[in-house]
Amino acid sequence: MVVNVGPKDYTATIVPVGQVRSAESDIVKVIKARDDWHIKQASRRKFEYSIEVEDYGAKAVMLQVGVAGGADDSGDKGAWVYLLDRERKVIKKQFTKSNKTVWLNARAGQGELYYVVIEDNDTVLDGRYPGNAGYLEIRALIKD
Ligand SMILES: [Ca+2]
Repeated sequence: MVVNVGPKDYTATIVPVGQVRSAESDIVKVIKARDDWHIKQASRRKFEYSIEVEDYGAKAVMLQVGVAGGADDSGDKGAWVYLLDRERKVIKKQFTKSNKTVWLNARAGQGELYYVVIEDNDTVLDGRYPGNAGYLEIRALIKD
């Protein structure tokens, strides 16, 4: 499926919320199949999303945060993606200039709260394609 959003073209795979098995027999739980993120106001240059990782009773859980659409036509041409813990300490960060999905992976505590922050401080907010926008997708890899 290709979705045309302004100057960007996305190829998006639609994954239903639920469980699938990965190649290594870990369980992949889709926490968020796909959601939009957007930065289009001067007063709100950070887009924030909270994640609660369930207690799966598993040996370990890997959180996988995928962000697509970071590429921009102005400023530094991209956006920052942060994964924060409950205390808002940065666990992972990555700058993306890609419209493809970039993945931030981190071991997660079960029953814990995390935040995904997408920040673009220099995207131009007027003109034909104002601001920056894309999709995010969040999974938990459950290791038994
Ligand atoms: Ca930018």
